Amino acid sequence: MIVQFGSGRIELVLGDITRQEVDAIVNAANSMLAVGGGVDGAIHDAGGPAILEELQRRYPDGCPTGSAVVTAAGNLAAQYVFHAVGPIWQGGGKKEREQLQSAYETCLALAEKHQCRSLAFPSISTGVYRYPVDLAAEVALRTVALKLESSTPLELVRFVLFDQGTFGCYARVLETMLV
Ligand code: AR6
Repeated sequence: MIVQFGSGRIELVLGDITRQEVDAIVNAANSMLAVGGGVDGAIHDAGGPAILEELQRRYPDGCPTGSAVVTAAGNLAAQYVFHAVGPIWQGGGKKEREQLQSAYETCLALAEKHQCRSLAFPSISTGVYRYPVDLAAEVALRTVALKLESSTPLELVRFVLFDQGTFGCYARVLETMLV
């Protein structure tokens, strides 16, 4: 599914983010920037040890929830990895929405800073961190669409969704944004 917003487009695909040929991919990291499971484990496995070495060297204090840091992408096809720390879902009353939006916004700002024209996101926080997928999709897609409608060098933002259920949720939310 592809939808144009301003001068850029949002694309939804079912797949593996480590295989994307885009300028930057986003990791769903933790605030210690320690290697975990899920998409984080997959990115470190495929990208090789240089990514963790750079994280430890440049960001010894980790990264706060709602923010993101950048490294090179090791063996991956992308040029950069943005390591974003989404919130752990605690029922919705602990500023999870603001933190998730801020994680996406930080990645979009990093993309602009590094002159990326294409960027791929996973569904941040909806795995181990248990953020409800329908609510997370709303935050993710609206935050990205707003950015694309402003003046930005970004031409493509691709959401790479790992399972059919997550893909379906994002597709339903994106459809509601067409009218
Ligand atoms: N490509 C795209 N999406 C993927 C991939 C992949 N290769 N692998 C998993 N996903 P999660 P979180 C999906 O748990 O909820 C880690 O341990 C997955 O199916 O990776 O933000 C970190 O170190 C789900 O839809 O991230 C943190 O401690 C989505 O990616 C913690 O998990 C996010 O699931 C972060 O938890």
